[in-house]
Amino acid sequence: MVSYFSFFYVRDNYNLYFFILKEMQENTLMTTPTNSLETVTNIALEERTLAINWADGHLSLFHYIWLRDNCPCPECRHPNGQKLLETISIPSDICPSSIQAIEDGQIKIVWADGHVSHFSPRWLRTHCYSASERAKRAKELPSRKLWTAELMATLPEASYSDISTNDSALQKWLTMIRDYGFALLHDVPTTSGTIKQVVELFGYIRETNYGKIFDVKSTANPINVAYTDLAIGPHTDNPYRNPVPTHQLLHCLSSDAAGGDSILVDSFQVAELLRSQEPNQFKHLSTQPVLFHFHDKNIELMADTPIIGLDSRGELAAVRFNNYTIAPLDFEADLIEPFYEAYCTFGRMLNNPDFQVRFKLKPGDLYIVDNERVLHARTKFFSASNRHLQGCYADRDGLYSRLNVLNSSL
Ligand code: NM2
Ligand code: OGA
Ligand code: ZN
Ligand code: ZN
Repeated sequence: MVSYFSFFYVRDNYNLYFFILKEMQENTLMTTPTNSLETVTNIALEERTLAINWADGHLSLFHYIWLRDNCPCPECRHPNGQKLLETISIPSDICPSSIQAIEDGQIKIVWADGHVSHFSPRWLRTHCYSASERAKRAKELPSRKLWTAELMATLPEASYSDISTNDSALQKWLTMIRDYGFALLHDVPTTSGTIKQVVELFGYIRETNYGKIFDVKSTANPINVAYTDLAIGPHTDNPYRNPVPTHQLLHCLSSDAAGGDSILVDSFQVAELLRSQEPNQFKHLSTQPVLFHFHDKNIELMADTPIIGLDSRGELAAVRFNNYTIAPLDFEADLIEPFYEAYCTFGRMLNNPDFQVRFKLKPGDLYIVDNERVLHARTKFFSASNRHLQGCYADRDGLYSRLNVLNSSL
């Protein structure tokens, strides 16, 4: 039952007058008290903010410019959810002329120019940007799980027949990729091109100069060391490209001889250790841009970037490590030796089996890595063997979107 109440505030020259009608009772300002997080007990107009007290004791302050900018009315927001209101049109000193709670539990704000906004308490509470609410939301965010060789005991893996027929199995597999930065997939049909069907479960192939799908096997006159039978140390693919493809998949079509084992390493785990053990070396790798370079007959790709990319909070964001395509260092002479020291410390750690998981792809196996976090490597094999992988690139946007949709629908 919605009980009738109303209250009315008038703002006049920054002096606030509160006219609270008799019907209104304390603690029941907002009707249908579904829970204390959504029940408003008091509203006050401060100089720059609307202050809302909630039944659980929390106080929210919403700046008037923020409230006006987020007006949900059809004039300000298209039914598709996109904002129509031009933020630059809002006067910086905007303030309400009155606030009113109406029957349906919405908070009604009448602005000085006469525009009217209605906000639901629930929406306001879920968007409250107080320090404590933001900290609470940050805690609920998925957290990446850094790993070492111990993960060998419980490799993140799934079966193609499950994830292609069952959304909750797909959701679990995509969650593993997000949290561990990689996952295996078994029982993928070994028909050429099936990797495309795998990508279509969650996103889009990123086509590059290597094609939509590329064949990784030992060939004559290889344009890339990947197309030889040589061992390849831990690396991320395509650091010479900007933007870097953020996922890589490799699918084993055939492999009947010894060798060609796969090795993966969590560069974020290693980088955090480097940060705590050798902060100075970490600094070189996270601040000094280096050039990566790849060329072929008709291709000339280059990009410069620090090996360890940090976000604006100093958190690890992207590692690019590829000793096959790093260009000759070209920076201040005094920095050359300290840089090599840092590069080799990091490189030795990445090659330490204590940090690596290792397995051999069988025909029908596939792995996907987050190509800005988990480095991949392979051991030597014999070109006479029939080892044949198919690979492709994809990007995080598609995968995370698919996961978000699954998370909100399952
Ligand atoms: N291939 C497999 O990034 C690299 O150059 C590694 C990439 C040739 C597409 C190999
Ligand atoms: C690659 C690569 C590893 C392998 O193609 O980028 O690193 O196991 N291949 O062949
Ligand atoms: Zn509006
Ligand atoms: Zn590679």
